[in-house]
Formats: sequence, structure tokens, C-alpha cells
Amino acid sequence: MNNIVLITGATSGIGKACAEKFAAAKHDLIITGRRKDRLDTLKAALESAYSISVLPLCFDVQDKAAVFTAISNLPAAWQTITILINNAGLALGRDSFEDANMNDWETMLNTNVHGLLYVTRAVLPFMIAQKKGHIVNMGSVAGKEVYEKGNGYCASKFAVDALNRAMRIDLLKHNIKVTGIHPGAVETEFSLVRYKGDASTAAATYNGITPLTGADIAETIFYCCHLPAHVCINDLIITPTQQADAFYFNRNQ
Ligand code: NDP
Ligand code: 8X3
Repeated sequence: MNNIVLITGATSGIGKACAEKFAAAKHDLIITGRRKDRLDTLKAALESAYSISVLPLCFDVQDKAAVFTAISNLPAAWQTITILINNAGLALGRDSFEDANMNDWETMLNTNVHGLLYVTRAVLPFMIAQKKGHIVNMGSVAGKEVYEKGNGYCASKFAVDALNRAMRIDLLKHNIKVTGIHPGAVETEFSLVRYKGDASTAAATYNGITPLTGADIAETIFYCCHLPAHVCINDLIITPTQQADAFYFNRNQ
């Protein structure tokens, strides 16, 4: 197998859309997430639709030992990963700093930052051995501008932005491309997770706008990953047309 793509957080939203997009282009995939049933269903659907091979790996990216056990012990045929999409992540809560739940802060930082660090370090030896690779890091407009009650989530995505730039410098010598993708409002399970199952508050996030879809972001990532070998897109901010940045929306009344 060649040009294997590893996508974290493929059980939903942007990650699942990436799996569908890359599968349709005949890439073999490693898909990860914590929900095994969804990974198994997606594997079956993609293998049957596109005649590709899909390897599901079920682990929590916060668990360093689990990450390294799953990735470092990949069978040789699955080690030729050339594209890593560091997508798994979440926001929890939307509270003023003094009220924010500290467990939520820890979960966001452990998932969005530590998880990304662990997965990347586990995959890197395979890219270094091949003398090529492309790492796509999922940032956010929340990692470019801080907004009210965004505290812990914004901090985690600012860290992703810093790591994106740091990786590009340090991995230059290994011929590894590093691209940061920073979406605005994408309608996925993101808001339902952020508001802890409160569907009406989650839905209000997208009131009066046509939000981005996971497929919009997958299309952009796919484009970045299929440019000539000498071209690397470093950083992209993508918003719905009705969103200017992290603050300003033009909502239909
Ligand atoms: P979803 O909630 O739909 O998907 C999140 C994915 O991340 C799921 O597949 C989930 O899998 C996985 N995930 C979450 N926590 C963990 C964990 N601890 N270990 C392993 N996997 C985990 O949201 P999106 O698709 O919208 O989010 C994807 C990324 O995009 C995130 O990094 C998010 O911050 C970012 N983003 C989203 C935006 C939006 O508006 N939706 C805008 C900007 C950035 P499972 O639960 O099965 O483990
Ligand atoms: C998700 C976008 O604006 O809700 O990263 O933080 S936002």
C-alpha cells in the first residue's frame, strides 16, 4: 500500500468527511476515534464503496501509551503513512474565565494539544524513513483571535497554531510539509459536544448563517495535499461567507 492517510477523529464531522474524500480518491486509510462502532461502520462503507483498505484504530488521543501502542506497532504494510490529518479535538463549555470548569480546560488541552503531539511523534518515524510526508493540523479561528468566554479552547488552538509553525521549521530537514487549517463555523457535532448535549443552544450557533460543512473543509485539505511536491500551503483561514472572523457575523434576521 502507498500514500496511506491517517486521520484522527474520523468518527464524525470534518474527520469523517476527510475519510470520505480521500477514500473516493483511492487512498488507503487509517481512521481513529474513541467510538469503535462508528469506526467499524465507516470502514465497511468505505471499503465497499471505493475498493480501498481501511484500518480502524480505536484509542483516546489523550492516552499517550495507547497512542504509541496503536501506531508504533502497526504492521509493516500500514507504516507507509505519508499524510497525517491531526483533526481530533473538541471545545467544552462557553463560560467566563472565573466560572469555567477546570476539568473542561484539562480535557481540551489534553486532547487538542497533547493528543496532537503524541500522534505526531508516533507517526513521524514512518515519514522520516520515507523522506517525505505531509502533516495537516486542525486549528481554528479561535487559534487566531481570542473571543469572550473562549479562554481554554482558544488557548488550545493558539497552541496548535504555534506547533504548526514550530513543526514546519523542525521538520524542514526531513522534507515534511506542515499545513495549518483554521476554520470558522462548521456544522458538525462540535457545538453539541461544546454545549454538552444541549441541542437548542448548539443549533443557535448556526442561526441565520449558512455554515461550512465538513465536506467543505475536507475539499480544502484534499487540495492542499495534492499540490506538487515542491509546493506547501502553510496556513489557511476558512470561514462561511457570512462570517468575517471569530467575532463578526452577518446573520439573516
Ligand atoms: P466533531 O465533534 O463532529 O468531531 C470531533 C472528532 O474528534 C470525533 O471524531 C471524535 O471522535 C474525535 N475526538 C474528540 N476527542 C477525542 C479523543 N479524546 N480521542 C480521540 N478522538 C477524539 O467536531 P468537528 O469535526 O467539528 O471537529 C474536528 C476538529 O475541527 C476539532 O479539532 C475542532 O476543534 C476543529 N474545528 C471545528 C470547527 C467547527 O466549527 N466545527 C471550527 C474550527 C475547528 P470520538 O468521539 O469517536 O473519539
Ligand atoms: C470552532 C470555531 O469560533 O466556535 O473552532 O471557536 S469557534
